[in-house]
Amino acid sequence: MTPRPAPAAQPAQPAPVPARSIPLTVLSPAEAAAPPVAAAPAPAAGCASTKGCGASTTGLDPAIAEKVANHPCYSQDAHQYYARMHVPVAPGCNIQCNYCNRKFDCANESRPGVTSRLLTPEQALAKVKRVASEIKQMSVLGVAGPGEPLANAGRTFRTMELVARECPDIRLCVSTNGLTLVDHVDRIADLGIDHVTITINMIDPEVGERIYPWVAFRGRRYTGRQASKILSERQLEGLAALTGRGILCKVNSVMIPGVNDEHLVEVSRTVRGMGAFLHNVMPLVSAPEHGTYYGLTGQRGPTPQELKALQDRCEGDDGAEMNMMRHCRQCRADAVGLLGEDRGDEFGPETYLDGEVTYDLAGRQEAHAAIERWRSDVRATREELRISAGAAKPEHTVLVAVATKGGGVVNQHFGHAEEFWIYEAGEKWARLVGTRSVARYCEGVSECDDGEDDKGSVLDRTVQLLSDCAAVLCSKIGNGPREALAAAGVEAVECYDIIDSVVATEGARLAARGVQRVADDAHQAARSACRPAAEPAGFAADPLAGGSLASDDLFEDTPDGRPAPHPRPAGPVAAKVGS
Ligand code: CLF
Ligand code: SF4
Repeated sequence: MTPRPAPAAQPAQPAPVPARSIPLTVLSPAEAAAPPVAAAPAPAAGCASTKGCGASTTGLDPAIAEKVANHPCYSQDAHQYYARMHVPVAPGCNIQCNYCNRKFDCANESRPGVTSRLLTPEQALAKVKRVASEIKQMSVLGVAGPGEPLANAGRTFRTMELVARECPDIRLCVSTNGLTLVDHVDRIADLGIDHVTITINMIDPEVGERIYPWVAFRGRRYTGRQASKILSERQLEGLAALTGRGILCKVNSVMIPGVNDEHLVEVSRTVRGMGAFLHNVMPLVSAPEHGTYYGLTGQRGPTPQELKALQDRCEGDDGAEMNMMRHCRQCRADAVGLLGEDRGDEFGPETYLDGEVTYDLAGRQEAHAAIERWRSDVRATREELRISAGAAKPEHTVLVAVATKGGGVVNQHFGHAEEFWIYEAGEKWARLVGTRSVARYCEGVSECDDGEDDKGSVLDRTVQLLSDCAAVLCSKIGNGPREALAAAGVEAVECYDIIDSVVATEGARLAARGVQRVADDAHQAARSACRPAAEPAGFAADPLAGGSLASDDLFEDTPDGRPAPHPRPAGPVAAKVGS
């Protein structure tokens, strides 16, 4: 058990972010700390990004902008406000992936480890109506397992048909391995399913044969390279057919280090050329207890840093220049709620199978309208501050972790967070580049410091996971976690503000400070290298050389003139300045 850091004296509180940047609709921390209220078809949303995460509708064809505006997976901005639900109606599969154990959900869309209760289409409809009436910001219904939706086409399409008829404001979404996709394009279009995800892990069968042991196609089972060749050809054919019909397509890829990681930029380039809207590179989830081939043979998944580097390559000028999704949570096939939360337990069969459920369309429309008013305020603030997430990335950036319950606001205690949103940030620039799950550190209402020894190991793991970040932004943090983060070179900043605004402000401050320290270190090193063995008399009087004015003292003040709240070691800060 790693001991927790000794409690320290309460440090000075960080300067608050100016309250003027909080829109009037953000009335109090308590209100925004509540789950975001609900939803409606949205106008153009998002920041000024020109690509990435589906985060912006700026510059998009209006028809596409309308489709992504309230889809939590296709729009990073929308995922802060809108929820999705999956109904597990599809049990069987027609291929085998080496990262899948059929006892669990389809790993193409879900992390393995939990089974789903299978529903009939009629049961699924009842559940959708119940959930949609309770969680009004639920805007999308997806079928994503527990097997392959199109290997269970009758059940999948019957479900979609029922929901389209009775819940007209819900968007329909399907996730498929693509093997039989091309056979179902007309049905998908007729049903108004306007979002389809295809999992494409390779376009080279040589890579594919290390991922797929077999494929069942037209009554025959294929193995080896031939299996992957058939799968790949069918996937690309399906993608082309869908995009030709104007159906929005996202491609998911599982990043498997040493197997397809080097290949995925080419996949990204190919699917972009065929009209895919978004590429979601997800990390392999692999552990022996999952009983998968990869789990049992020790195939590791990527680190968060490796994942981000690959996503950056796919997005970059020298890569595929593809829109990348960075906020995927690898949901279960029966997931309910905002991405990153699972409210499935609240909707057991007793809540939707006993008696008729009335669909509250008017209540949903009202709630969606409220969300859009809120989003409009947030957008106005972002525009007023000229914060971008687009191509004009500043030269120097840092990673900043955020604790949030959604609603576009930093509004969660450090100790209550079960995930952190990771932003890359710099001068007037902020972009979500990933999310990282952690164990909740504090079960109490407000105190993050009190607790048993096992909190220490939870905290250690969280600190380790965030150690490449320059700061953590949260609504509150105790002394213990603050000191542990500081020891790892991560500054804790308490604030309550619109995420993009505070991330950009703090990111600019920390990047500038890191750059200054790098320059200072280089200056010191150069002087040391040039310094003669015997210093000339009077050298120590030079304030830059003698240590009487240390670099921390010189550069502690931030660009906006307020003091940085906590001194920190120069090394890690400097190392965290990106480019
Ligand atoms: Fe579900 Fe998938 Fe539709 Fe979203 S999930 S079927 S596109 S509604 Fe989203 Fe979940 Fe990631 Fe999937 S976060 S696993 S990308
Ligand atoms: Fe498993 Fe999904 Fe692959 Fe089928 S497509 S083997 S259900 S991960």
